[in-house]
Amino acid sequence: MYSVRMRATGDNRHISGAERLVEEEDIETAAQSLIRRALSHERGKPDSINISVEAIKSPVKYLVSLPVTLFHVGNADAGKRAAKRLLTYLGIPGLCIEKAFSLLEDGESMRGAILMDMQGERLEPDKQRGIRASRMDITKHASDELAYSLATKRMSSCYDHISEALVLATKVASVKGSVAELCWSDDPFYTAGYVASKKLGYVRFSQLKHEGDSGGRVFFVDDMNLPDYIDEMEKTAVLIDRFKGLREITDLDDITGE
Ligand code: PML
Repeated sequence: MYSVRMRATGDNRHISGAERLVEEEDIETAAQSLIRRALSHERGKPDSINISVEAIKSPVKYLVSLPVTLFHVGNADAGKRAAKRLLTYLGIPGLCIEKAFSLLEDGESMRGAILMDMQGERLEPDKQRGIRASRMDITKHASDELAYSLATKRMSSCYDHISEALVLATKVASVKGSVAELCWSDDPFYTAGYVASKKLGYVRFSQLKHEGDSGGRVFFVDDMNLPDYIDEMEKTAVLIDRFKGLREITDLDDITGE
């Protein structure tokens, strides 16, 4: 199996990145679709596109996706309140939650994620780069199931964002030490976001930011060995081969059981 990765930059800033895990005969098709994607990104035309192809030597980890829960909110402020409530329920201290929201809101966004411990300390060795979950994909079968579920909710237009975010969130949740992840997109017009955890799955808020705001990711961690954590996040290949399902809730208590 091979990891095919794309990174597009313009004016020395990150525009887009994506990746696939494929067999040798599919490398060319994957590279072609990643290039097409880099050229059509809403954050602008890149002046540099990097494609890397790398053989995966260690065993691939097969995972079932996190279950997806859709929670519709009327606006970004309601989304943020609900996401904070969920993070609190997951045991993240209030100080960490506030700090994480401020970092993402203040445009501290970067290509990788912020890593935060339960004292609110940032653990990324390089704060510009962040931590990048990498070498992951979803099988055609699982992705068809996700696409079908989204179509039943008339959400097919969100497929690309959700599929990639779900793959990443599933990998993150599977790594020892991950407690929760907070993410909203840094694409200017994509305002949805999520809180993901092994405990509650992928909980998606229809709005977590205002149009034009910055975005990014925070991984909340506890009780882990930093080099091992980063190594697994960046190097272990993960393939999602089953979609765990999707449901919609109208009250956050439906998921927390409070
Ligand atoms: C991104 O694409 O930059 C992150 C997307 C986060 C939300 C995905 C969704 O559930 O719609």
